[in-house]
Amino acid sequence: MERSQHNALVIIDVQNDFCPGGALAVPGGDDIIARINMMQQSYSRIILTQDWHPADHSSFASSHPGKAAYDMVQMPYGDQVLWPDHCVQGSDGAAFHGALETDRADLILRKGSNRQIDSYSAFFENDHHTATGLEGYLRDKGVVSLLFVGLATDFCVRYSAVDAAKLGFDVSVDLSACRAIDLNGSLAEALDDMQAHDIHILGH
Ligand code: VGL
Ligand code: ZN
Repeated sequence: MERSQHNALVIIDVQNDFCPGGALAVPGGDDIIARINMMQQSYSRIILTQDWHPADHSSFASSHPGKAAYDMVQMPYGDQVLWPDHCVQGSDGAAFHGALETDRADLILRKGSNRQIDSYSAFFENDHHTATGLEGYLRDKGVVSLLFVGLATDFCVRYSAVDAAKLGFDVSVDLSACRAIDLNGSLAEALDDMQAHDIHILGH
């Protein structure tokens, strides 16, 4: 069933900086890689995303004098958590984790390159308006059903899955192949938000 061209596996941000030892390490971030590699064997359409920021990105605390990592600020597009510098374009931290199988991916989508706007979702930047092009790609390929896995459950996985559901795709998230940052209740909020958008939550 998964092998159908109508289904795609979307693997979010399995990059060195989100794994133990990285700049924005997600607890257990590398524990999910073997499972994700196994899941890839049952999909014929696989998309990898990569958080890909310029060195002076506005989501970095270092770009806001007087602010610290994990502080919240107001951006023209709404609330923004300030992060440690991470996934800088071309850096080792931005590379996919070495254990992740990447050879079978059809598309590698990079996001967060616009200095002014963060992009948690693989579909829209955080202004919820500027498209990444992923929707068009999936529609052109006839994909209707998406399974999301990867990092982090409560940020990039959450916003990608919710945007996909809003766009009318049939969406599942497999929590056994995701790990969360869990900042001030963000994991519970993410699970509520995904459920409210009729996303199938698997693997918990
Ligand atoms: C992410 C925070 C900042 C993610 C990316 O991949 O979930 N989180 N940039
Ligand atoms: Zn980022």
